[in-house]
Amino acid sequence: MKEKQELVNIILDRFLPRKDEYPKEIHKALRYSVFAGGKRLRPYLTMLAYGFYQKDVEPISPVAAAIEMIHTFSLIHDDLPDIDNDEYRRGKKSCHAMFGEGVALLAADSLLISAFELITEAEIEEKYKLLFVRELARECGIQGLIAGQMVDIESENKKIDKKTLNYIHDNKTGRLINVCLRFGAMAGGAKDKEIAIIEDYGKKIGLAFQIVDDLLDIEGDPALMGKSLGKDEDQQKATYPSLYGIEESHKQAKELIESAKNSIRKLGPKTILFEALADFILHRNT
Ligand code: GRG
Repeated sequence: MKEKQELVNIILDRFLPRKDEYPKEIHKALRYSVFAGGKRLRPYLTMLAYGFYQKDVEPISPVAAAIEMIHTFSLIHDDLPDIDNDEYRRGKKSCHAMFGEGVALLAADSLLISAFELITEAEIEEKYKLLFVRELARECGIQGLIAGQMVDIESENKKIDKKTLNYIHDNKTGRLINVCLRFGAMAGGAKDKEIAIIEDYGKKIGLAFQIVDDLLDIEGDPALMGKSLGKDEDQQKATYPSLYGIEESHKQAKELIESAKNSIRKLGPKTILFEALADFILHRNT
């Protein structure tokens, strides 16, 4: 995992403007957030799926890094006062708390836009670049991530049903996780049947990831998490624990991870890294 994270860091460092480049403040802000110590889970997933089919993961690394840029963009926006209003992220002041809202907005916007440029620089077949740009726009757009976040905002202080909660989790978190795996598998040369297996695994780990996220907001260690906890309850957010209770949420996350591992084993005997990743998602403490 470390090697792959390092490769993503190198790509991002090379691609993003230097922090002393004019106009300095925006480059400083976006580098601040991109290199704030995220787990790099999403790029890891892309490389994991690609690496299942190809020895050298370098060709897909710009695509993996681009998805991390979009993820970082979404976190900067998520922390803004009018969305989740978080002063801390990854153990540091959040982007707007450090640089002001205007700069944070622009830094996030530039990460979102430049991510698409970075995809076009990957040394993979042209047809995949076009496909990835289109699919990523669709998955993150008004019928994907943004829609999930919108319903999340609308649901604050309201009693919502399980279907709505799953809609939020699937769109806000699950889809980007699944995109990472799908892009890696496709560019790596997976057959349609294999992509379907990987997507089934992705859907399950994606939901488990968000359930664990909900649980960490209640039971996590603030020092490890590097952000303020208990916010979901303060903001009356719709979460798994608020709808199902803590114990049942743990049970469901565990079942999803077991089921994800069973799904991915259909790819054959060499799925140990996928299985380890699924376990990591269940047991993570950050
Ligand atoms: C158009 C992409 C796009 C987004 C706009 C603001 C917004 C709409 C969406 C926010 C989505 C969001 C914050 C989802 C939560 C997902 C989640 C659990 C993030 C935490 O991911 P980790 O734990 O973070 O991988 P690190 O810090 O490790 O990178």
